Amino acid sequence: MSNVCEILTLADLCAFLKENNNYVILTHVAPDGDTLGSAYALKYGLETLNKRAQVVCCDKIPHKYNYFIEDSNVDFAPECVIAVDVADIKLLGDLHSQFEGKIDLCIDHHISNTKYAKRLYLDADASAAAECVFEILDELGATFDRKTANALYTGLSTDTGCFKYASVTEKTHKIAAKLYTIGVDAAEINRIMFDTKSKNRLELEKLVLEKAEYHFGDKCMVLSVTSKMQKKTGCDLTELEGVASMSRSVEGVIAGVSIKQVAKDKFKISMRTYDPLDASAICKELGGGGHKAAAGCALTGRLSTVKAQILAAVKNEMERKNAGLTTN
Ligand SMILES: [Mn+2]
Repeated sequence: MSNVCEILTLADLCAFLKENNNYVILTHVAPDGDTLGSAYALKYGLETLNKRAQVVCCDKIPHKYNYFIEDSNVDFAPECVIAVDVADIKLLGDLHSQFEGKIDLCIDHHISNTKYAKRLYLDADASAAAECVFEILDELGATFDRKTANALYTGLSTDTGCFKYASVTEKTHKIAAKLYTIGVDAAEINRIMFDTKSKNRLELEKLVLEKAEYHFGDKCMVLSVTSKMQKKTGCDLTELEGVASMSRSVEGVIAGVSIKQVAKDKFKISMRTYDPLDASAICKELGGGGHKAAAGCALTGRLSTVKAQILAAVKNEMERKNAGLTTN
């Protein structure tokens, strides 16, 4: 695509949002708390400014997010298309071809954003797209109700592992603090997002850990989720979020990889890294992208081939960063 992407300041963006009226807001494929929380908060906020907006996602929204989802007033013809937390147009999944070249605005926090939209508001220092959406709505003078606060808190907390990751800043906490003044149900959201898992998911984790592999002097952990494991435990793709993060709790691991089988010979890879490694550099080598500590990509082929490709990319990054690579 050779269309030019205009980079917007917060003021430009707010002027644009004031000018237009009927919005369709797109989330990424396999929607997570940030893309959904940001999209719905933006919808609710714009509605308080007498705009109309509807959220569209190519995948089924996991029911655990129901507490902030309300799809009322969606019966209108959209004029303006916004993508939130979508770093690459390919991440629109089945909506990709329908919206190719038609995204009027992208609001994002991924440094790897491919500038596919006509306009881009990018804050790569934001820990979550929800941080950007809060600032935008605040600047626009939108009214925040409890539902909006819950949506934004979900985005902030899920993209930061409940405010634990290196991406969290003073600003992240200040925004969270403002959400408390609006009456956010933080404790309940934390329980749903971080302390609750289905029995199926627990069974799946057991199978995944049994097959865990360690490489490069135990600095790299690989967790594979095969279709067989998904079938055996009854876990569908929406229940596989956060498998890569399981590696974070293992002492000495600086590269955690999850390989999820999505179809025969089709895999979705999530990468979590600690200093000095850069997950986005590893995934870029494999055709994907993301952040320094968390990134992803999609690969095709047999599981063993895919795994070998990933390990080669991890090895390259370890060598680049001189991360004490030992042969294993
Ligand atoms: Mn995000």
